[in-house]
Amino acid sequence: MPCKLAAGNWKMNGLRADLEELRALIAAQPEPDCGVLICPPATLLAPMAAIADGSRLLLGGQDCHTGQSGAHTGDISAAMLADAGARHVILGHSERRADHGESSDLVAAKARAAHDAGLTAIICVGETEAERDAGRTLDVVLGQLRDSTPKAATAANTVIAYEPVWAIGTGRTPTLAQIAEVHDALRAAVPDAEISLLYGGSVKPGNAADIFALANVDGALVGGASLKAADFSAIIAAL
Ligand code: G2H
Repeated sequence: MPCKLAAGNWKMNGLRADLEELRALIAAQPEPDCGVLICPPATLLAPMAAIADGSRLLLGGQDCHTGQSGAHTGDISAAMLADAGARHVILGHSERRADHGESSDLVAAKARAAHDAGLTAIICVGETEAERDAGRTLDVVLGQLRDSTPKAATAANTVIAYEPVWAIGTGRTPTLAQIAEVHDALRAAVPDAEISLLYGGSVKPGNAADIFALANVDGALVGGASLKAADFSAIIAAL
């Protein structure tokens, strides 16, 4: 299995004053044994790249367009993210699926664009609470995986993040058995068995070690707890 990955998703948070948190994170983790990634809002990518220069910290975007350039006001391409210093891009987060009506087919097209630009696509999948209550978790998650992931995806260009929608930003987390059930099913279904599988949804310093200990969990996609260097450093230490 590849090195574990702690990926911070800053979502629509972060002003230049918050770059101090990145400096503190780098200072706290001079030589992480595993991968550490921050996905800030696009406005902070270039200044973060300048700060992270010479460190092992990786940077990523939170979304990209399917095209590389053109008349798409307000959008950002994978090539632009790469040009600003990104190595990864989060795609198909449930907040984008819900807020912007993104379908799995669109997510797959974005993933192909990311691959063409040399970015690793972090493709998010996850069930709603209603879908879990209806016993449809594996159907939903595996269906999203199938339809959102390019057939040619490999461990070199793709990461899958399982994020149950009902656990995102709520402080509620699935049981370890529930996480293991979904991750075991994802491992059996990914087009390349070496693809890293992240768990996301209310990961915190207090629950990270138990989640990372699961056999098919290769790291985490962390939202709120990635905004403060102290919290994210504690999660990285649990990898
Ligand atoms: C899930 C996660 C990061 P949080 O969206 O992608 O956010 O850790 O705040 O639940």
